[in-house]
Formats: sequence, structure tokens, C-alpha cells
Amino acid sequence: MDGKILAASSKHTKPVDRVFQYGTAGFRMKANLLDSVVFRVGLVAALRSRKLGGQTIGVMITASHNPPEDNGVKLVDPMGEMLENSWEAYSTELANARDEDLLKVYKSLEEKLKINGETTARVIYARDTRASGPALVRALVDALDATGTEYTDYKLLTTPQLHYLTRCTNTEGTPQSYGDVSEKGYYEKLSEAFVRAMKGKKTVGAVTVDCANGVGGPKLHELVKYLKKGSEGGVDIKIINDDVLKAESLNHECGADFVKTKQRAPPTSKAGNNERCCSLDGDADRIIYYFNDPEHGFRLLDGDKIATLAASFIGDLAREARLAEELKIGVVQTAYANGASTKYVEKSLGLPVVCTPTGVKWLHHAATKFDVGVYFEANGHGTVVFSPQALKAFHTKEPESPAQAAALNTLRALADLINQTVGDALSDMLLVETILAHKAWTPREWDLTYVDLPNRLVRVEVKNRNLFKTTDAERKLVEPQGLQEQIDALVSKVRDGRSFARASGTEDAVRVYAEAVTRGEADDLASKVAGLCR
Ligand code: 16G
Repeated sequence: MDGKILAASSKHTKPVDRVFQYGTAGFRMKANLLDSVVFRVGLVAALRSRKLGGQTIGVMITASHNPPEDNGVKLVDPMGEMLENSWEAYSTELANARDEDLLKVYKSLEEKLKINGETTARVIYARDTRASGPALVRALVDALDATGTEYTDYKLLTTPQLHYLTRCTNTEGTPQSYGDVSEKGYYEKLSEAFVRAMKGKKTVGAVTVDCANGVGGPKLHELVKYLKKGSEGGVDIKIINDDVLKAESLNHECGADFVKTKQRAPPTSKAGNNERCCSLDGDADRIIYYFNDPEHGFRLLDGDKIATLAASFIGDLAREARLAEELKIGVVQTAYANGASTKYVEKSLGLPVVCTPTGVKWLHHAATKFDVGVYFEANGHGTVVFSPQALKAFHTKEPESPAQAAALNTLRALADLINQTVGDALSDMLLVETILAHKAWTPREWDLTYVDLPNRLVRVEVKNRNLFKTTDAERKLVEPQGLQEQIDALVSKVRDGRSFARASGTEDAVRVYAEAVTRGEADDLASKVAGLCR
């Protein structure tokens, strides 16, 4: 095997003077720099699978909402979760090894982690629609071949589909089976659960789905075929921005990130006033909703609004099912969550809120501490996770009334509809559609549940973002010394003010967030805090 690794690595040499880091979303950068990184991620995947006794590891090649010329790679652990933390460091170490040291570093990891090189390693992989994907897949396959790894190529998939398949592969034939190990199995599971969750209800009007000209487009077209087969047409889906042939159109003036940062609909959207719209990102793991209010203009229904909608609906169902006493329901947010959403969850819904650092792995982990953990980043990345106790209760609770039986049925359907492995734009969309249908709500009624505090996000170019160190789920700076006190002093002068600065995990910059009771105060606070960081 050693000779094979050496021979294969000579085809995937590392660019000199480049430092790579496995960040919040794996490795991500200009695609032309990624060849050696993807090859080495293949080596890590083989090691990780062997370390876990031959369980299957997922490898996804995508750069999500980044521009078309970027790409990236991330690893998926056996239950469909993000890669375990300590292995991010091993990935970084291997990615940065000099070509001549690569085998030595590989062997030292094998030894340090007590990995049996004889164990069969198993990997599944997929990619998004970027033009650079196929060449990067070849780099990955070279590493898998060199390490004698068994693998399956799932070609084009959304990131959450690969998470789903990773979990299905590792649980196949066990009582924990998560579904059929195929893309078709994913559509069948979601569409069948959706029909049960809708119980013949219909949403008000159509939903226009902007697919960011990414992999979500063809996959949503596929899902719609299954929804049509099974349902009585509970939802009318209009698909836009689904062109995956024009590589340069990916995420260009469309997609969840565009809508969230520009605070407007994609120019291609033809939706009229009060019509429900949503946007996916390039690999369909994020979703945000929006609509045009004839009085107030563009209205964003972001991850916070999706989380509060889901928490309120599931909370009500738990009460109707008489499970509220025995199940701990909670919401997990990051510091970016609008203060009004946090207040709404705690005060109006009466549910606890936990705040974690940015990055899905932190939120997911915190959510698993609840029986029903609803987690969303404001940018639309999130899902709901159910504990084994919650799932058991949904299936074993004896209903004493038709209303209780109906609530239990809906909860069981939601547990299948919601992708438990990671935030999934397609599954989240069906969840939102289900809830709006049950409540017979238009987006306006959803929007009115609480009013966001005006807020501003500023990207600040700094000399060295690594000097910015935070604590308290990124809400406070511990370094540079004295800066937090200066921020606190500014915040104290503003009504309902809140502001924090943190180093980005994906870009070479510091991000500053500020909110306050008025737009002017929020903008002013953000620009003053940004000034302090420069
Ligand atoms: C990554 C994270 C996303 C987070 C973003 C923050 C995952 C899968 N993705 O894209 O959840 O919102 O980073 O970026 O965890 P930032 O650190 O540049 O602000």
C-alpha cells in the first residue's frame, strides 16, 4: 500500500507555500488549488473508516454558496454527522504535509491512532454541479485506490442527500435503519412522510423555489415527481433558477446567500405580492423564505423564523399528544439570531434557548441534548433532531382521543420528513409547507409572529483575524485585550443594543453584527464597532 500511496501522491503534488485548514465547512477555496487537498482527504477518509472498524465515511465535494470557480471538500461521519473535531486537525495536518513527508505523516497518524491497516475501509462520495467536480473526484479516487478502500460514487447529490446515504449505509439491516440506501430511497422517504404529515391539507397558493442554479434544481424536480405520485397535490411547487448547464450561473444573483445578504429576491423571480418564495444554496443545505409585502416591501423569513415556526408547531403537537411533560423541547441558535426571535421563543413559546458558536456541528451537538432539538442558523442552515426517547414516545403513546391520535400521527410523520443528519433545504421546505398548511397561514401571518430588531452585519478586513479570540459562544472577545470593554461601552448607549465581533471561519475577515431598536442605531453601532476592529 505504501508504494501505491507514494506513486499516487506524485500525481497530486501540494502547491508550495500554501497553508490549508479544515474549517467549519471542510476545506474550501479556488478549485485549482484543491487537487492535493482532495487527494489527502481521501487518505483521511480511509484512515477514519478503518479507525471505526470499516464503517462507511462520506466525502462531499462542494463549495456550497461560494462562486462557481471555488470548490471544497468535507467529510461525513457514519451517522451522517459532521466529522469529529479531533479529525479536523488530522485532516489539516495531512493536507499541509510536504510531498516528501506525506507517507511518513500518514503512517504516524495510523500508529498514533492505533489503526489496523488490514481493516477494510469504506467510503461513499458525491459532488455538486461545479465544473471542477469531476477532476477533483479523480484525485479522491486515486487516494481511495491507493489505500485499497471500497467505494461507491453517487455522482451528483445535494450535501444532505450524501449525509442521508452515509447514515443509511451504516444502519442498513439494523433496527436503527434510516432508510433505503439509494437516492430513490431518499425521495420515497420524504414524499411518503410529507403525505402523512399533510393529512390531506393544502397550502395557500404556490411556493416559488429558487435553486441557485445548483444541484438542488435537478434534485427538486426529481422529488416533485415522487410528491405527485403519492399526494393529492398538497403543495404547488414552481421551480426557478434550475440551470445547471451554465456553470457561471451558479449562485449568481440567486440562491439563499444572495437573498439573505442583499435583502432582496433574485431578479429572475416573477412572484407577486404576498406570494411565498424560498431560496436554496448551491448544495441545498440551506433555505430561507421571503415574500413581497405590498405595504412594507421585501420581507425575509430567515432561519430564525423557520426555527420559531417549527418550535411552535412541534410544541403545540407535543401538548396535543400529551407528551409535553415528558419531552424536553428546546431551540439552539447562534449569536447571529435576532434578539427578537430569542425573546419570542423564551417568552411567547416558553421554551429554552441555547446559544452555540457558529457552524452546524456545534448547533447539532447542542440540539441532541434535547428530546426535540430545533436548531437553525439565521442564514437558514438547520433542522430538528429527535431523541430515541421522543421517537419511542411517538410510537408507543396510547391516544385517548382522536385529536391526540392525530397529533401523534403528525409527530411520527415529521420525524421521517425531517432529515435528522444535517440541515436539508428540501426537507426543511416540506416541513415549512406542512406547518403553513396546518395553520392555513400565508407568509404574512408567519412574518407577523414577531418583529425582528433592525440589524446590520459588516465584514471587516483586518491584518490578522486570528488575533480575534472569543468566548461565550462568540458573543464576547477575550482578545485583543480591552476591545470588548470598548464594544460594551458603545452597546450601553443604544436601546436594546447588542453587538459582537468574531473572526470568520471561512473568509479572511472579521464579522461584526449589531442590532438595536431602530435601523439608524443598529447601523451606527455596527459601523462604530467595525471601526474599533480595524
Ligand atoms: C460554514 C458553516 C455555516 C456557517 C458559516 C459561517 C457548516 C456546514 N457550514 O459555511 O453553518 O454559517 O460557515 O461562516 O457548518 P463564517 O465563519 O465565515 O461567518
